[in-house]
Amino acid sequence: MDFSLLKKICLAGALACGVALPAWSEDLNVVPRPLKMQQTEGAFRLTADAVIGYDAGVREQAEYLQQLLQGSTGWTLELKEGARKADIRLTLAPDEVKAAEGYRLSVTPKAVSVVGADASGVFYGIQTLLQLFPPQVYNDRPQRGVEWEAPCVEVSDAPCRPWRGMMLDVARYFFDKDFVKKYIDMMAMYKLNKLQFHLIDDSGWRLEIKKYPRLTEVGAWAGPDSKRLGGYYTQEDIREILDYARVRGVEVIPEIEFPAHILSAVVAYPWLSCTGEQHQVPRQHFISRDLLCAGKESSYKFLADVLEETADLFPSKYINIGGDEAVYTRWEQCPDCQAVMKREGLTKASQLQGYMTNRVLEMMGKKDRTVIGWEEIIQRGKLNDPVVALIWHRVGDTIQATQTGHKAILTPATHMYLDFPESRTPGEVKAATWMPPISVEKCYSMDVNDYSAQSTVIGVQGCLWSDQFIHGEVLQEITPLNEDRSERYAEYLTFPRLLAVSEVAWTPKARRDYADFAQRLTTQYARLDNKDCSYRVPEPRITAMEQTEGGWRFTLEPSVAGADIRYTTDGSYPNIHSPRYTGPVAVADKNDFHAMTVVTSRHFSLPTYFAPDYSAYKQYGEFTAQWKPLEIQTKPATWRFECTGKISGNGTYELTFVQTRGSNPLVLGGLKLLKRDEQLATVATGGKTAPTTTYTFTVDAFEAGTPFFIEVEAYGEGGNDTAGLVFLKKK
Ligand code: TNX
Repeated sequence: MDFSLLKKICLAGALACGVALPAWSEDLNVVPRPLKMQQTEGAFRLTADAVIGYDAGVREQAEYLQQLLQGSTGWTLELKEGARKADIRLTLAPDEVKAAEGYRLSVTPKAVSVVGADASGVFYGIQTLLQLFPPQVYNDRPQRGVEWEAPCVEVSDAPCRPWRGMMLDVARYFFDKDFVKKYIDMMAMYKLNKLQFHLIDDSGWRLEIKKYPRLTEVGAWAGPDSKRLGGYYTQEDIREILDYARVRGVEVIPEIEFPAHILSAVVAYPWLSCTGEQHQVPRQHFISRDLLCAGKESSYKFLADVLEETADLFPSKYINIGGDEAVYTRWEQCPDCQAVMKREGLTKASQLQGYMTNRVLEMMGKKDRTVIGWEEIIQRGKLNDPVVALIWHRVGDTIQATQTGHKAILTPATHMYLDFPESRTPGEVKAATWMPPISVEKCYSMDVNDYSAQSTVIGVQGCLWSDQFIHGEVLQEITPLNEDRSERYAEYLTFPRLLAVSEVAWTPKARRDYADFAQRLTTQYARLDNKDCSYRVPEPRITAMEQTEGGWRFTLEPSVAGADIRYTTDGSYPNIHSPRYTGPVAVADKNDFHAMTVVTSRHFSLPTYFAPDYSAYKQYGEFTAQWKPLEIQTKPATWRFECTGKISGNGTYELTFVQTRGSNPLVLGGLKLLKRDEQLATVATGGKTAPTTTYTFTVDAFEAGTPFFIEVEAYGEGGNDTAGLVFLKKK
């Protein structure tokens, strides 16, 4: 269906009847949804002789627009500085548009005017304009047969929050500078303005530091020489990334992690740790216990040097110092650290982190930079200067930031961690599992609240960690994408959820509505396609599921505008050649119905899926594993299953085996809980499923991102005819 045609017909009808024009924002499909948007009559048509007039202060943005339009239209539009009369006019007018990063966009049949409060405002006006053109406008190759028309509108818009961020983890997996630029470009398209550049972690140091060449000569690489993996950015690469980001209104904030997550530096310079031991750069998810030693002056000299070079390179007024997930055993055992604790009157090793942060605050204060870090930085003793804390556990902790004079950014793992998959549907990519999946809707439902009377929450941030696809080693092929490059993996995880992050950050709550967003989202995929940006294709939307005499009747809607829906009714999974959906489908058993979205023959969704219903077993906790007759032996054997995600923190857990079928009970013996290979808990004696048996154990060394497994001795007593389910509950 040609929506623009439909709109024109409706518009003509409305005019003919003398009815007031409706506010068209829903149909114009702009993401993030602007503050005020009104469609007016007619359309602006771009032609090869159009002139872009601009104010001197937004020359870079004018050039950006010229280049982008050149890609898709093939025309090189003339740029004229100062030209008042131009087909597209870019004006800087802080007196007219008051809100920072705000803009006014006026599209009439004759001309386009973008008036911005600042260069970012003008850039965002351009972005809204681009979303009004056909999606091919984003293509970087000339598109034939497209009429470059944009409907006439009046838009008045500004962001609701100053911090609209994404974090990209380039430390666990090295994304090259072209990918980073693409990521920035995609962020900017959706009006996100802060990139937290996670440059340092246990598994890689990615930033060239001239004073410490081994950081990148050694710390940027994992594995043996011939097959080593990794990489880093030279300072020249960084400048190129920064130039690219500046035009697009994206501030790049370097993150230099300490005291934990810094093993890559310790490998390069073992004297940085408490023990001086030589380690290796790890090749899989790993949180090292080796911290930057807090007791030796050489550590502070190292930080001062590294942060000085970093601050000289990055113009951002923020420096991120990481600070998450330190385990303090090394500091507890280190005589140098103990001496500093004594000197400073500290009672717990963890307070050394506060001491270290204060020393860095002093260094950064001299450079006029504000320090940001993960929430832990405000939880390890009193800080001498205000900082900004990234709240990744409990959003309510912003109150603590407020009470202690700091500011906060909300990036809770429950809603904003894009390294979690979107669903539990079979075939979904392997991604982080230590929390439940995050659907687009869940991400969109993120409540940006200050949780206190005084506003200290400056915004929201999505995080793309890469520890689950580190160096491509555990990367599974994404069948619908037919490829396994980590870059595509990152895009699959980022899109479309980044659009939800964008709207949460930009649009005030009162104007946010998921149904409306989902509708606008259907038309955004074509834009991503033209950008050559991959994404997780959403399953078709089931709009009705009615019980009939003979079974069920399904009514579907496409969730990607223009894509096909293919379906099956015999329980098998559909493929791109299955029948095409054209109207409601009847099926006997609802579980026999599956449908999928097909964008192209190489890009399609997972099939719709109805998860088994375990609500009858709710009292036992979360479904974790199951057994079936064929898998059971009649002599004791070790049964191993994963329970990542169900172990969600330190505490006491109950694991229950429930027999659901058969007469030979399952006899269970000793049980072990493993964190990857490390044994965390054991229970010596077991029981028998008659019909249930429960184990209790305690976890005291939880680590986010690391897989957990259960190993238990089991056999069927007198036979193997049973089946059952295993549930895990945190007490
Ligand atoms: C926790 S969130 C981490 C990261 C992992 C992530 C995986 C945070 C500050 N630390 O080191 O990559 O979980 O989801």
